[in-house]
Amino acid sequence: MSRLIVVSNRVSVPKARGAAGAQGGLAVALGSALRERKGMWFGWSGEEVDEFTGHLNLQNIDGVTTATIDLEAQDVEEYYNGYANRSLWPLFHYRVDLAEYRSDFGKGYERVNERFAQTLGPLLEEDDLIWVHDYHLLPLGERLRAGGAENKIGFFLHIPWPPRNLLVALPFHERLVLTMLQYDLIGFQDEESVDSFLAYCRKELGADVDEDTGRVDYRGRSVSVRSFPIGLDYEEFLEGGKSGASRQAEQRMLSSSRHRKLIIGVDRLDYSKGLPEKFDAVGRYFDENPHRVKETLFVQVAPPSRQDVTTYQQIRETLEQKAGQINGARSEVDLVPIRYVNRGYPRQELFGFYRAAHVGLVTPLRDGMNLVAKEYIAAQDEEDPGVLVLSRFAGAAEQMDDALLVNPYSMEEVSRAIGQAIEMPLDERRDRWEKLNEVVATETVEKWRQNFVDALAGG
Ligand code: ADQ
Repeated sequence: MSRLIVVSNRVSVPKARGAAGAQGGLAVALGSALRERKGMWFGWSGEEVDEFTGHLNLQNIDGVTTATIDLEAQDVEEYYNGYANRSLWPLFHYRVDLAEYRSDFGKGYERVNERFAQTLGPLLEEDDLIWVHDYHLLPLGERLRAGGAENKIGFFLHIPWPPRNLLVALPFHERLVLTMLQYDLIGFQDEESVDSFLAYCRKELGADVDEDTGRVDYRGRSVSVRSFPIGLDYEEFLEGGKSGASRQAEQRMLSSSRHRKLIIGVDRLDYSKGLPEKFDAVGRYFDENPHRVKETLFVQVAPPSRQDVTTYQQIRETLEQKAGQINGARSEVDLVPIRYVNRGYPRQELFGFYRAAHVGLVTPLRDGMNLVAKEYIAAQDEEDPGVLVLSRFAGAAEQMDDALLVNPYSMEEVSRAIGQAIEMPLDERRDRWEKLNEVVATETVEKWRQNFVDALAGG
């Protein structure tokens, strides 16, 4: 069996299943694939050095080799904070207004991709399968090919691929997409992204595109383009839900909400997650249902992220203001309708919070998939499940149309859906939950990585 080489911006050292420590499903799934195939995980260490040396930090943890490199401060500023998070992230989440294009960002991005390729290239063996992840490394496959790699190379994008009309706002968009045609397999989260990518290739590049099979032929190269919706490590997540930490978190939430109907939101603090719009919709629900204020509690958990980028600092202030305004107008000495918590929690505790909540409110303005929606469903009590209100603009909506799907830009619609969720009869809640849980339990992260690796190996 050929080795699997996973490449991503950051490397999350995978522990064996069940080992202590907060591990995302992705790290666990990739970890088990790497263990099986005696593979290696390559990426940036997260450390900054004065001068790039290409020195490899090699570790072997539970049969998985991780190889990381340190980057220069300028690399981090231009490649990571710059091109990845200030140019590509906003544009790919349809925020053309927030995207910044600077030539130093673009140069830094190309330089770091080249540095990745130059350090990784010599480690490759002839029949290694290479799996590159996410928007930080779009051109890596092409850089590896330029260094002589003839391996099968696949790429998976965790965020949405934007429509052609938006992508063309990116300077040198053509050059970027052309580098991607050096992959053998390109995976997206949903069909919408696949369609957008194929339309771009056909209309902007004049490539030969077969919409039915997702094959793109261009100047002698042939690339397969498909959707591979990511899922949860379902068993592991449920197992965590049986822990003391999880039970205590649920009890804490239930007793502190004192029989009020709990609405929960859990999102990284990011403008793509639609948090100000969500707060406005909750405020509107309270305005339209004043008698419900005393019976309802909205808890939003949102840990800060990417604080080196200004737009991320601004959103934090906006939310503090909004939460203050909504609470200021409606609080009593013993009652505060919104609790806004600016920190993350271990997954086991999140499980308890989800389970205590009558409504899961997941309303990103755009999202590649959104695993919180799936975690909320997985955590419910099958006898008395809560209701998921989900943005139609999350990749998850393609698979989860038994949720109450909403347009997150419409306060009216979200407010109405909150009301419908809170009042939904038990039969309907069970019926919807069963269908949703079926999807979440079967379309797991294990299946996702297996499908991708099989397609790469066999294609
Ligand atoms: P993210 O944008 O980070 O990921 P998401 O999928 O919602 O978005 O969350 C990933 C994980 O972070 C979840 O397991 C969640 O529990 C955790 N998380 C979120 N908020 C948290 C909090 N307050 N405390 C602790 N943990 C929290 C990107 C894409 C997504 C895509 C994933 C995976 O943007 O669209 O689903 O990658 O491909």
